[in-house]
Amino acid sequence: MKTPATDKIRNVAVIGHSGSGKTSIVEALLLRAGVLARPGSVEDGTTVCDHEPEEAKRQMSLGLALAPFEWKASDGATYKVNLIDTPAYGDFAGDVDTALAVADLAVLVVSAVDGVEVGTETAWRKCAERNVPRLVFVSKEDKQRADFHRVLEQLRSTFGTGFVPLELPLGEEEALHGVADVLTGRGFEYDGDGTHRAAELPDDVAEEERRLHDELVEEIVSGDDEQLERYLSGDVPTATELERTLAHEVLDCIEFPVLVGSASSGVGIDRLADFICELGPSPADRPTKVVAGPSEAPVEVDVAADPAGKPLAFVFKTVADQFVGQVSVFKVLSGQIRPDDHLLNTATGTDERLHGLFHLRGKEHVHADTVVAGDLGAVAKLAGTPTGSVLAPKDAPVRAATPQTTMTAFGLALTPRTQADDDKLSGALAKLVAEDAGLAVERNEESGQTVLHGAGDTHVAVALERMARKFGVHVDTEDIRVRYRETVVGHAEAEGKVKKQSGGHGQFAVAQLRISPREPGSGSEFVSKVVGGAIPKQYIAAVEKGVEEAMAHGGIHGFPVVDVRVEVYDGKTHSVDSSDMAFRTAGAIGLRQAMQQAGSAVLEPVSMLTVTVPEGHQGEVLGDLNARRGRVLGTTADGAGSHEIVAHVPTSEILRYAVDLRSITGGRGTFVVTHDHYEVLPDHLVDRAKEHAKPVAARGGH
Ligand SMILES: Nc1nc2c(ncn2[C@@H]2O[C@H](COP(=O)(O)OP(=O)(O)OP(=O)(O)O)[C@@H](O)[C@H]2O)c(=O)[nH]1
Ligand SMILES: [Mg+2]
Repeated sequence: MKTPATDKIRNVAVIGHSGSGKTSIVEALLLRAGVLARPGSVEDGTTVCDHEPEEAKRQMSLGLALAPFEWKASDGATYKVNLIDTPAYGDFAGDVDTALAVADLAVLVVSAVDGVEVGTETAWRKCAERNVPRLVFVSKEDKQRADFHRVLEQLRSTFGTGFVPLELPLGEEEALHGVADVLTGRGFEYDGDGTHRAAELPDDVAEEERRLHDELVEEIVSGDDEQLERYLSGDVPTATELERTLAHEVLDCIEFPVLVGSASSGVGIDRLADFICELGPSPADRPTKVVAGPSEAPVEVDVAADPAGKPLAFVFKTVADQFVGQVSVFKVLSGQIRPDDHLLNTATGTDERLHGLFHLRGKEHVHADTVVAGDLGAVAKLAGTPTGSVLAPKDAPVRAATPQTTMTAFGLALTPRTQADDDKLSGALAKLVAEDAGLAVERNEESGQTVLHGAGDTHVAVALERMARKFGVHVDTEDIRVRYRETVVGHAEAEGKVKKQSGGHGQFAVAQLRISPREPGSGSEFVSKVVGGAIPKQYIAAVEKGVEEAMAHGGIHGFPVVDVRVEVYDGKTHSVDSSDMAFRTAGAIGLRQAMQQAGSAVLEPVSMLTVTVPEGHQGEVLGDLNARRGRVLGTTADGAGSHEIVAHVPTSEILRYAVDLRSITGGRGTFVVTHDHYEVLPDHLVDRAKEHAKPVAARGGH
């Protein structure tokens, strides 16, 4: 691929609801651009973007994919379009954020059959939050029950003003055969190969076109004072002038052009490419915010995509390639990146040499000589550059402005199937996490579990399938063990006694202990009240050690003991047979006996859960939280149609909340959860807790 000029680059995120047709549109554009000789299909798993076996198996996109192509637009210029196909399934939303962080335009795909759906709303909101310019493509116009006008109305009633239809379909459903251009009044008929020729507009379309044309012109000029003045004095701007004004309004996120077509029949696909090039912003129109200066006094600065500027690259994605290893995908924020450049990773301090450069197209590597400001490139085998880093010259060390946040709402514990799997597990997990910033690994020392966290059950399942395929590591999964605790409920005294004096060197130690409960959450304490050397000083420490070990090992129910005050107040020693070992054992025995007498209660972890749901879903969410023994602390409306519910809920009740909330709210709810405190577990649930948590003592060992 030739190195493009920055102002001729278009970075376009293709976003929308699940199955709205995004991947098929990307495929159709690649076909029309001549990159592909034959189109693949989502059903056969043969598209450029859904190239991973896990995607083919599910017939859906599970990660972002790049699809660059060159396009000679109707204005005569040649552009380089970098399409970024995104997954829509909620678990993979992180990749939509990633795509929008580097895109200068979003094409929001809305199915002409299904209209505005949950995923359309989510995608729109993400663009609005980031101020990403938008085009809407109404897809599947060839399908039964397609209705362009209904979708247009839905867009307006859901998102408000600014939707300007630039096209009208000629025919609808099976009869779809072309589009009318609202700006010029011309008609275009499509052939089977996706090329078009001029066509007469039927009377009804012509009439609607004229009406829409006038509305469109007024809408466009009203955003430009000079054109508005001319227009009001009777001077109608030319189509080219109007397009130029519209391009500014698209950049400012005031207008959102609406196009129509079909990936299957190719209708409108070439014109989509034209509009992307002619109305979409170039990287030069949208500077990137980075952070300069020392970390104590960071300064935000705008970097313009200037090819003559200092070379700066933002690594936004890492993929594990089976042949070349780790591939870092980057956007050049300014300057030019050349093979063998040395740059500094400003986050890790690693000096990186960029060997061969290439562009990714699906899984294919397309050689690149230079990657210029605004363009997307890739490089293999960087030494220490995680996703989200900026590579910069040593004399201009800037950092990324927004560190990526990880939302891990769901976790599963992993058990390697074989010793070989066990040996390779941590290495493989590290690679998975490097590839996907939305995953996190946690090693729980207490339960001995290795937990993989992700955004939802599908996210974790897909990650494990990838781990098996790419790294040959196979695991079984189980729920995360809840970390129950135990504490005493009353006061008690007990004697810990070790006496073994038959033959040879004996063992002797006696420790008298007193235990009592402490404030929940305040921790345990050990106090010595021994007087007169009944237990010599050096052995007091041994008693304490024994008590601590016994508490960690588990109380009556087998859970670690917390919030207990233990006092050693008397004891006995033998001048020959006493030892550290004997007093440790005495301490442990004493604690266990005292607990038996005092009685113990199981404590369960309680989480602080904050759920955000759209209006109308609060009732179901509250009812469900109630059934989970939750205690609602408050609900607030944000005034923009969302409700926030804050509740304390036992952690054991929300291990699969990511999955459950999705089904309760149809994917519209989100939540954040953090550990909050421990509470006494009701007696009737103790057996279930023991069964589920397999407490330390029950697992033997130690
Ligand atoms: N008739 C018709 N079917 C289409 C068209 N575009 C896509 N489809 C079908 O719709 C289904 C979903 O298409 P995809 O391209 O996978 O949609 P997507 O938005 O990428 O889906 P996710 O990545 O899973 O969100 C597939 O079965 C496609 O063959 C179209 O223009 N016309
Ligand atoms: Mg897709």
